[in-house]
Amino acid sequence: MTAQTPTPTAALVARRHRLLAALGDAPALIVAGRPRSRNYPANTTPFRAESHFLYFVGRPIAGAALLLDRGRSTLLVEPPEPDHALWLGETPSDEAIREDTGVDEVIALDRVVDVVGGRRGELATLPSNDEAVAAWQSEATGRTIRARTGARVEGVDARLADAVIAIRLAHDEAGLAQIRAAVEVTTAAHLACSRAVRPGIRESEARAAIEAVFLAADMAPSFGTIATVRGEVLHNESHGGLVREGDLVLCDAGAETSEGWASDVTRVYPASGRFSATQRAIYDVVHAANRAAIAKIAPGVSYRDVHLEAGRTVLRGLVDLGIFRGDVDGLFERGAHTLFFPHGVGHLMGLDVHDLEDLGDRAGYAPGRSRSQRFGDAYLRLDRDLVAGMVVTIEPGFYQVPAILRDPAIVGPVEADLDRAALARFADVRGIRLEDDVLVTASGSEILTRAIPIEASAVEASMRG
Ligand SMILES: [Mn+2]
Repeated sequence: MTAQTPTPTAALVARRHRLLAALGDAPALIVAGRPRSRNYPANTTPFRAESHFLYFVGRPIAGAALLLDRGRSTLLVEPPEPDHALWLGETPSDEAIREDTGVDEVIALDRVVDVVGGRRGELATLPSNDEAVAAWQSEATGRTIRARTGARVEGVDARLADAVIAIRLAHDEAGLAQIRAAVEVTTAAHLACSRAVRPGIRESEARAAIEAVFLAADMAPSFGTIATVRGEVLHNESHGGLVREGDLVLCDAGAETSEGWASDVTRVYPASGRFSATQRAIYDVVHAANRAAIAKIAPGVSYRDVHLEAGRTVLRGLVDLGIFRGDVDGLFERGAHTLFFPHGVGHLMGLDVHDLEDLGDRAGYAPGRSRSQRFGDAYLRLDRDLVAGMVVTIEPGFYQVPAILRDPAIVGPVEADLDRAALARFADVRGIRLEDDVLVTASGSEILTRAIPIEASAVEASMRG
């Protein structure tokens, strides 16, 4: 496996220049965050810097902060503890950090108030996840900054957030190179998973097959890997279950580069190596929805329309299979698709696997747009018009969630059109989701994850090795 290529210094400089230009004379502070302890202070989880910091600095420097002010970039770093070199090795010199990141200056973290001086009141910042970092931000700005609380930002912070969102929504070449590197490793991981899945293994073995490839590439999972026979549990977190003959194994996983850039792919593998006729029928419906949604992607297209196209395609397939009776348009208006496809078709992807979701719907929803009130569609994470350079996931699904199918508030409007006897024939399909990462291009789209088999017979062939 080849080593990862760091984002070139020139690309980092260019990103900071764009933000400095957007800020004008307003100073801004972007924090890296700190390692979090698992139980006692010295036992920490692997450090993962805040995404905004990684975007503009490129390197995960724990405890650091980037100060942008009147055209200049200053990196504020924590001086190492006296015994740091003994336990964790030498830290790079300020000069080495300055050269690598291309900032104008590297200074000690505690000089922030001296440097910003009388303009503290204008100093904008974005909330971090960490209480200790929030306390430092409060000291630096002279205001109370709380650790991320539903990502509500106001005043000068809101202006900074909007400037960062405008820059990060569409990726530059360096960002795309990172995403492509993550996708390449995720591709190898899914192929390894397809060969590991068979009756008699534990779900944890499917997960291990995936994460072994990530680790060998010196990457980490970009979110908790899902590898489960209970595909109807959308964000299943357990891996102890046994894979039996006739099960479908849903694997939703993505590698993250050491600079934090994500990938995110879901495939479904039949334990026996062959889909049953009923599994294949539903699989093909979800696959058709994935393709129909991707076919719509182009600059200027509303992502909500992409979502609705996926929902309508799922619904049309279910009518064809006799699960619903009636005309697709009428059923669609009454939300029939949301019974089996109760989430949004996908999300932005970049540095965060749900990119920019730390800023909530301020990032995901265009100004003036808001969440649907309807079950299912309310979980749509992105409602913007697509622009070239955006990367989105496309991940329609079909799930038989008992809690949904027995809830009269959800099923009521379409109960008379739902053929439960027909549905019962598909009892061996608990959950299917098919997820690709898609780049919006000037002329349409590019499926970044196209090398991972998705067509049902290609999936079966990949399992035979
Ligand atoms: Mn996803």
